[in-house]
Amino acid sequence: MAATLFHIKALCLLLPLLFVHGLAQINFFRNPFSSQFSGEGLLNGNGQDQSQRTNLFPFNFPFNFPFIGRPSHSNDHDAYEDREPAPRRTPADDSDHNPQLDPNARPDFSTDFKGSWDLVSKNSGVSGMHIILLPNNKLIMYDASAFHISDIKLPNGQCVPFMDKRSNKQMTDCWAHGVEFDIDTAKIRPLKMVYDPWCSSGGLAVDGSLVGTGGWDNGIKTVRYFKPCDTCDFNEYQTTLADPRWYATQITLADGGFMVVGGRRAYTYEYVPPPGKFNNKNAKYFLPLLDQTTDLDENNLYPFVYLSTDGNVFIFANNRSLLLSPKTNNVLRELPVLPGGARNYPASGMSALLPIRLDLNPAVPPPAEVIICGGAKNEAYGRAGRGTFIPALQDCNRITITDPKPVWKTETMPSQRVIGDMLILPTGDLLLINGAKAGTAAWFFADNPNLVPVLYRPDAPVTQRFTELAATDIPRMYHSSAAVLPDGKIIVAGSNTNPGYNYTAKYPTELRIEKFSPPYLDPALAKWRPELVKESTATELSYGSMFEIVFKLKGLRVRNGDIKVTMYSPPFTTHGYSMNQRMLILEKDMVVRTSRGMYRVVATAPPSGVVAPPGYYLLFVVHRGVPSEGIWVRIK
Ligand SMILES: [Cu+2]
Repeated sequence: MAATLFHIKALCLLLPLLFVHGLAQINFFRNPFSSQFSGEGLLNGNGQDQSQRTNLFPFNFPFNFPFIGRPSHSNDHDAYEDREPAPRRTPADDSDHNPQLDPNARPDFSTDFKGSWDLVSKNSGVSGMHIILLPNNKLIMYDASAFHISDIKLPNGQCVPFMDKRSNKQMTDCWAHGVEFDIDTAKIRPLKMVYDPWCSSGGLAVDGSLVGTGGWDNGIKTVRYFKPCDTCDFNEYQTTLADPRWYATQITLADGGFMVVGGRRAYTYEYVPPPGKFNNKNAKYFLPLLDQTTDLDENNLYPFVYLSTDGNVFIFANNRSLLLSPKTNNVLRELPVLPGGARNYPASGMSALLPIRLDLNPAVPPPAEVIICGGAKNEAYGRAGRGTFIPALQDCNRITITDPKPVWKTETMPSQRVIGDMLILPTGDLLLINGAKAGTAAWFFADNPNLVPVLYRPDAPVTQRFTELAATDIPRMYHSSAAVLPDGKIIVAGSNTNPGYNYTAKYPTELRIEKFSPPYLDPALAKWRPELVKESTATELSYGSMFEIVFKLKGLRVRNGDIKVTMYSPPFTTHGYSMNQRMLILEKDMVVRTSRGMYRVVATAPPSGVVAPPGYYLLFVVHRGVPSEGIWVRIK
């Protein structure tokens, strides 16, 4: 028996998830763990003449007080009637409706606007496989050095030497595999990465730097740092981690430090040491969950990990989850199994920690609720390998992880989705975007792109939570990404389901960058959009302290219940999962009108690093569903 289990495990370990099933005839990889990748067979295997392709793959790789202040008069030049728009949200008459809604809040402004798309760059140089927004409003994106190709060269004739394992020859790679993307001008600056970040993990450090972990090949134990500055480049420490971390998850802890969880063949987690220090081989903790949830096709990589509001860490892999104490490194308890299929790579579903409500009941700790949507049947990867793309999962599931007896509550999305992205909007609503309706993650393993983003309102009555939005015409398949920008738009990047860069494939390597404007950016709602006054708003916050926010909002009587203050930590997004994504809805005092069109509100900063790890956040004021532009604040 043990021997058989060993063999089953050994087999699953050897399945690289890249192209095992039925793709043997496309003999373009040998053993992924010995780095013997070759692109040659792929191109030939597709029956195309490599020499005639413009595609580039040259080497081998592998929330009612009336407002205070002057009442609004009809002779105010800028006053217009405080019209009551048709309620978009119905009263809380639904048994499953979240009871935490502010009873004094008026409904969000109604809009029929389904959003709009803008192409903001035709060429990002590097396909946005991994992206993160830094506090200097630059987006860092990178894919893989394994490809030895991109569409932008390193500056100043720099090249990185590498050993081509197939030819056993020393070669040079002069392509950049990372770029800094200016979200306002779309200008790109090439970045140099020596150690391969392919399918890696990351997060934003307390000082606003990017800290990336793991990757592949020579980058599999690497920790890389990038400071937000116009001339900075990566600072890499190649062999920092105790275990190889390919397809691992990195999360921020209450002290601002990082934990890295899982990865291929790594049934452990570890804590990221300070820059320049190294974890010895024992500086890791075995996590049986990761071992036990490894399907034949894995389905448990890039586990969904969240720092809960009680200080424990929630780890979800495949269809099971647990709570772990990062203080004692003990597993506290396991949560109920989530039925219906697999949720993690390559059955990549979407997940988020729902907004943490600090605005209603200053209960300590506030409840924490996780949502997991979509994914694939356990067998979907294998079936995709045999050329059958079976429909992705269509359910959404919520669980309150701080509940001593938590249960999953299931809903149905308007469409199936796998390899999609789930972002928390400045309003606290969620956006489901990118991905496919069939298949799984991994090269060539998905079809039927899901071009229609979906808005999910977690606090709305069950029957009114999902809204389908305006479709894009660019498929965003495997290795695509999305991020919330300070102006409330969503930047959408990447999609590369090809080994290397291939511009003629059915789903080509995508270098185009789009911005999606969610419904709250309806031009008809612009007059109701608050504007934060940065100079009069506190940006350095201390835990639990009150701070002042000043905003402009012309010509409208604002009631206390109309305003919500939110704080968002920008995630590191890759493979359909936004690590460290966290939204806080702050407790606030009365909204005071200080002069015509000017308001002041005093909010209370989150109570602790457990609720809100230290570092940078985007602060928004939300007026009945219409968010201001965000400003960067820092809490410690
Ligand atoms: Cu990948």
